[in-house]
Amino acid sequence: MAIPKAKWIWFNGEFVPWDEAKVHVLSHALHYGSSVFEGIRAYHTAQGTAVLGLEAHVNRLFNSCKIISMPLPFKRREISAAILETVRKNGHEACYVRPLAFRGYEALGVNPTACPVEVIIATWEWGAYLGPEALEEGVDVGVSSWRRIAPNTLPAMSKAGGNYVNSQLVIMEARRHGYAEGVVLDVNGYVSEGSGENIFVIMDGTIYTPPIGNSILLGITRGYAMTLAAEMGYPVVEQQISREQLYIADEIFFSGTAAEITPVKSVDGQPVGTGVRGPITKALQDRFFGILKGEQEDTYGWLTPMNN
Ligand code: PPE
Repeated sequence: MAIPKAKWIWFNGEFVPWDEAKVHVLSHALHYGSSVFEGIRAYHTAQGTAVLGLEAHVNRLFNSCKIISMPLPFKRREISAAILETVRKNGHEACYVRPLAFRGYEALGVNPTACPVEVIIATWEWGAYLGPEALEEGVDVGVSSWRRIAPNTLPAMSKAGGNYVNSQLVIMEARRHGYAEGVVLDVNGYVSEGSGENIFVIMDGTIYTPPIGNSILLGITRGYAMTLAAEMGYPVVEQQISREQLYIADEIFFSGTAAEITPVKSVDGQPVGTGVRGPITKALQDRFFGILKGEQEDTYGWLTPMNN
């Protein structure tokens, strides 16, 4: 699906019209994957438009850059302000926000240090990531034949463009096999995550999710799901998960900014539990979306309203 165009893209501190936000073909990032990005959502709440997890996402952007030694030419508060300004200027009620930092055009050759670091912020309206029915009905997934990037090869904790070649292989294989998404195992064969989501596995009322050591991206939605689960009294355990646990789990769900909280209804053709969205997943979704619609109290201060 083509991205629905918005009016403006923030480009190195200035707003340029969507169709004019261009780079040179010899930009370093195009050749070597030297970029870092974020994905943020703004929601239409009862109190107006509000950005979810602004500070957490901006902090992760800076951490991702630090990990790959890509110094950003802006301060955190400048990026945060620019995100709010881009959402406002494009007049969205709700949208997805894509900040991207990349090594631009100057020198070529693997060493990026001579290339300028450029930053853009784009916004567009993006519906349910894994399809319109996915949030209620759940999705069919398959375990990927690709492994997640191994420790000390590429830095999984950095949301770096180059890492997403691995994710692309995973999602393309999954779609070829008729699945909505792939589940990737880490280099040791333990469950890591989806191509663009973290994963949770529920067994006997306990909620398990892989720890950082299993090569995951430290998802911000993952943190929200853990907080809400604890609030609702479910034990939450960060622990290595074996492949076969996926086949005998009562419930499985994905978390991510784009995917939000999406139930998984089958793995490798085996139904998860009874093959429909489970009760704990639904309870977490209800609380999560209740906050994001402004219908329930934003107890943890996750939302930044635009109208103040
Ligand atoms: N793991 C990966 C590999 C990942 O890309 C994401 C986000 C997550 C976990 C969940 O992280 P968080 O959004 O902080 O809860 N994936 C982003 C990109 C999706 C895309 O197709 O592009 C997203 O959800 O915005």
